Amino acid sequence: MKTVFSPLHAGHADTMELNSGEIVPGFEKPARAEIIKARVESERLGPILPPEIHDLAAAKKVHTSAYIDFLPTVWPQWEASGRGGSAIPFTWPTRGLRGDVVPDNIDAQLGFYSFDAGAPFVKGTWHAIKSSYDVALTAAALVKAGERTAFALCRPPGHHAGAAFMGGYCYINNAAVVAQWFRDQGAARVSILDVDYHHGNGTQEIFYQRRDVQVLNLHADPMVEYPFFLGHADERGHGEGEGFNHNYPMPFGTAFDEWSAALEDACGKLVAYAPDIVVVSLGVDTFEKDPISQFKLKSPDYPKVGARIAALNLPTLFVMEGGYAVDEIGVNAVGVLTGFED
Ligand code: SP5
Ligand code: ZN
Repeated sequence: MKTVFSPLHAGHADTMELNSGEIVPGFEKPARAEIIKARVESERLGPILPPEIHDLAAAKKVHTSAYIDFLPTVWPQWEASGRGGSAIPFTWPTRGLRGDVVPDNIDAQLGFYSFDAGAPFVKGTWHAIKSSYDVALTAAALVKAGERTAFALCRPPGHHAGAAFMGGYCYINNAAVVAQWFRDQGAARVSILDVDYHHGNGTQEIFYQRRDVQVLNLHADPMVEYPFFLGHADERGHGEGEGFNHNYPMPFGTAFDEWSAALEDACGKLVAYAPDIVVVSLGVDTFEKDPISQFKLKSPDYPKVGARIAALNLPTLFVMEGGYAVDEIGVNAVGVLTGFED
């Protein structure tokens, strides 16, 4: 399996986040991608390719133009306002207050285009976002060209980013971008299988009213876990999209037996949908030692996940999402991929 990777992710570094009442170093840090890359090499998964550079047209098919145009302006605006550190929003438009005017002020713009304070910007953030997008599209092109599978080693991740909002370490929704790109390349139907611990609220929002992209999401119950306000089992799509969104919320403490039963159900729905391509939003924050998560998957479980996805026997693009147990992130993420290939 070929991997696509860009070193430009590393400029998105030394971020801060608010966690349990304290400002702490960001969990979504450069070592994540470097350790996965090192594991791809040591496991001899296959060649590691640099991304081709793309324009932003594919991003603007799933995000609003205004949102995508905003992202590269954040750091320059922040610097122009005389500040360092991380550019992080602190105020948001809210139900009952006017929300249709985009203010000139950078703090207000950050709030306007986000749902939480979890998508900080530093100097290299935009270039990392852009490289992650290029990585995803380059890996997608490999599958389009006939490879059975490819691994987009994206960083930052994407599944919390919606049509016009960032959050949860995510800016451009890489999985959504490539799903749309496959449609535009002639795929009739695409399935997105999101196995990250957190609900892919951005992905769900983007495709909620569509039937040409099926979205299957396995995640911690939003009654008790971030991102909280979406991801319930009764969210099944709307209008044309009704019946094409499937959520599998699971309680804290879920281990592989119960988790894999949900995966099995999702695979059944996927097979019934008969997509041309599967895009896997690959988060490994379901791991028992993940520092911000509450599931109990173990390292030997990940190859089984890959093997189950391989048994779908469909062209499959893996897009990296979350996973914060840095010491084991390489073993776990690449474990899915070697399990797919075995
Ligand atoms: C892509 C992805 O996995 N994004 C995850 C973003 C999670 N952000 C908020 C997590 C809040 C976790 N609070 C846990 C408290 C543990 N001390
Ligand atoms: Zn996650």
